[in-house]
Amino acid sequence: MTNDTTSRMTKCRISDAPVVEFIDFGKMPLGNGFLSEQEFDSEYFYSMRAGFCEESKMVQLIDQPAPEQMFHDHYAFFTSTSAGMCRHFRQFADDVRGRFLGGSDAFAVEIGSNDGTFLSSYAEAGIKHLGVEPSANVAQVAVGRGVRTISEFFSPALAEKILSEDGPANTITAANVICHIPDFNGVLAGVAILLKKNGVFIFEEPYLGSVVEKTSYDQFYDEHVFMFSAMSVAYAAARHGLELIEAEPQITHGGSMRYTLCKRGDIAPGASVGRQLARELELGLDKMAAYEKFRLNCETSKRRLMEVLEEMRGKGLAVAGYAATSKSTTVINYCGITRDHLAYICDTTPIKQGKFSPGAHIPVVPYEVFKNNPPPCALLLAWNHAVEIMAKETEYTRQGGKWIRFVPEVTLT
Ligand code: DWN
Repeated sequence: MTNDTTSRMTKCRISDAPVVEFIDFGKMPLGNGFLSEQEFDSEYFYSMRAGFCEESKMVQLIDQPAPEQMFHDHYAFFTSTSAGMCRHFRQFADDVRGRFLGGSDAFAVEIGSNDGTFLSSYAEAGIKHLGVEPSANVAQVAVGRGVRTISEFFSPALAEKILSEDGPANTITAANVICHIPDFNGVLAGVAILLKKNGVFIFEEPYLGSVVEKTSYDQFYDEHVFMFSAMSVAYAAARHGLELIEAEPQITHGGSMRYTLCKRGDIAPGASVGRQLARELELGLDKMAAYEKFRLNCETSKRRLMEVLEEMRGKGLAVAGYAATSKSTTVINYCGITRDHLAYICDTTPIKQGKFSPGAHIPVVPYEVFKNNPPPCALLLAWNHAVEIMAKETEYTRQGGKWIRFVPEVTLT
């Protein structure tokens, strides 16, 4: 069953220093590897372990499947599935536009532009832009929305090509993308090539500090090869003549950080950088001890979640998974959740419906199955969208539907 073609990592992905493993999640399928029954026998698994590099302060997956295995012409995630995220990206795009895209020759590039949610407002406003999105199916959606998009992986060679065809970029942005790219050095080298003087590279990603504080271990899955902090981003940037000038916490995806980099010396760092670095030292993110504690917290969370699910099973109460997120693949497989614990997982994304969850093979059904015949209990797999989902499900909750949550703690309410 295992088809592990990953390469083993014993050294840091951004320097040559060693990486020390702190958690082994076991054999894991692809986070977004929703599959049909015919594909069960050939399902891909790899060994999912995370490690810490004392020198670069980077937390990273030790093995990662090849990018082509994860991002392809049937990639299952579309940014626009969350109304809250659409609002967030609109604000992010407006903010970047107001601060950095004033000139008539302004040029905005986005790495991992997905279905064009972020760039669409620039397209509407006639701002020169380019989306770089390797997953052809989602890139096609962006093109259909009028967003200029190329379906390629961002690299120094591609940065040279864009530079020669379009000129330097005032802004390069990315959201929930850079932590997916194993060659972070290549991304930073490409950014250094493509960025205009006084231009900025702004990217936001799930934040290591939040993951550690909330024990949100499900942020680890094949696609998230790095779990960034201000410390590790500043270290990596410096190797490419870039500098971290802002680090601003975001509430999205359960706690993210927006990092702004520029060419060293172009723009003075703001107070947020010192503030975040100090906070990270307080959390001990520079020391292995924080990650050893994190592992113990993961084990406790796993044990408690399984106790609650076993209790439900013992009482004969059906539990449905709410939202077939990529993250849910980690929770389900790490904890050992099976079809005996979850009757199904409901999800609004058509491409996932009618398929089965990676590894545990729990049926993924349209959201309407949950809506039309609500089960007594739901496991909130998209806990990062809790505010949006609770607002949508007031009727379910009012009628006595129960919610199992596992971040930041396991609760049944
Ligand atoms: O980094 C990544 C993040 C940003 O998005 C990617 N690697 C993949 C993806 O991760 P995820 O799948 O864990 O993302 P979300 O946004 O937590 O979950 C999206 C899924 O949840 C979609 O399949 C749609 C579903 N969903 C739903 O069924 N009902 C979402 C909401 C808000 C809902 O109400």
